[in-house]
Amino acid sequence: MKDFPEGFVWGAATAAYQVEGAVAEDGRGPSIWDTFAHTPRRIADGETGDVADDHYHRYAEDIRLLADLGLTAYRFSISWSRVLPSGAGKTNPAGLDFYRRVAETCLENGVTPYATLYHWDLPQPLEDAGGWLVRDTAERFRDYAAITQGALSDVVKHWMTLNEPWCSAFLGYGNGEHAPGRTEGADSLKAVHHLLLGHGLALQAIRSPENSVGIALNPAPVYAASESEADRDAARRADGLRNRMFLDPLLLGKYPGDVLEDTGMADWFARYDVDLPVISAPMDFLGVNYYCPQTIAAPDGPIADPGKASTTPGSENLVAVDTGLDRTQMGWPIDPDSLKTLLRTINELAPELPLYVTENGAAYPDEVGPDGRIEDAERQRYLEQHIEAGRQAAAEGLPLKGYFIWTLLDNFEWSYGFSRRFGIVHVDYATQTRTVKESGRWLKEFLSR
Ligand code: IFM
Repeated sequence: MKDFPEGFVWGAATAAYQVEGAVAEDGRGPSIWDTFAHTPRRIADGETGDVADDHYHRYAEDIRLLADLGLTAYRFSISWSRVLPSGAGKTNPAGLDFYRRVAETCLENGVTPYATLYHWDLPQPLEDAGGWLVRDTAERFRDYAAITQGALSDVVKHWMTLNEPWCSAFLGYGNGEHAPGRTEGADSLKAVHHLLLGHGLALQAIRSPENSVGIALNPAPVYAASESEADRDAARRADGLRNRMFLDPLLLGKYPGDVLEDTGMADWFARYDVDLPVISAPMDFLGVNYYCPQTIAAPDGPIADPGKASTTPGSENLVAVDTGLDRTQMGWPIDPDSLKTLLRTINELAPELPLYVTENGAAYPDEVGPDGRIEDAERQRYLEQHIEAGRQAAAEGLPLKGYFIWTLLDNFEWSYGFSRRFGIVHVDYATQTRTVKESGRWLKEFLSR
């Protein structure tokens, strides 16, 4: 790995509800994803994460597999409902024990654990009390973060507070594609604020000289479909909601005024300016989950349609344009250069802040060949191209410190159920057999160079 900076971190990521299964075991309480997945017509083919990859029982085998691929970091998420089955109040020692075993198994295998405290699975009782639309949830998140980090501080030194709060806010409370499946229009911006406040409060509670704490966002470069004023304004709106609504408060200590105006939320946010110093307190790194950019055009008619469920409140009718790039099975255009663009943009906002690619990967409709091999040349190409973009970013001086593949194992891809496979390891869900795909074999060879 001599082309990458000394100490560059190579890892793979997973998330609790996507891999663990064992949803009713050892005192775990229900989360919003249990409720949502068991609601008819929410998930493709009616699938749920009840069993998923059975990682709860097979974590040791999975961590050994990760280590055998030459990876030396495992980014997993902790289920709040295992630690605090009701979201607050009584701690469940068995839940904490599970994550201790995961972290210890990592360490025994030469793998550094990176724990994410929240990957979208809010305890259901907290959603019943208002979810991320209410401030109390941010305070409960701080308590959970403090308990969890306190219990695992000897084995986990790298922490992420939230994963992709954009998804929690705008898929969870905007268009309703994700749990809890609510469509609250501009009120979904309240969820943004409470998520970011939860991040800031947790950061305050757990950051110390002995550990490093950051957040994983999913920003995306947004390009205007043309130079026309209308398209540039459409791109500004999309960029505001996707990127600036998160990066500005975290890195600059302010919300983007144009977004608050477009959404009619300026008065509500003005009341909470007092939270901005907490939200923007220094962190140790920023995680960037990168998959693809967006190219945006203005609609022919009005841009706003308050009645429409959407991830872009106040700008519901933005048009995503196909620029002719190849796409993955998710329909996401493949553009590795945009990863560099994104890292440069973030670096300009926070020049000293270490950056990690905390997720990057691709879904393709893999098939097991007659010889048992999974030939996934497109995924391999996707990974090669994006790793090369990361190498170039580091070579030009950007403080990129590591790269985590999404994902180790095929798993429960949220509203798509098991119909999308992102893993470098194939999972046969009927038998739970793991088979390293050709992309995984390539990665092992690449990491050994
Ligand atoms: O599977 C998800 C993951 O949970 C969060 N980031 C994007 C991945 C692919 O959709």
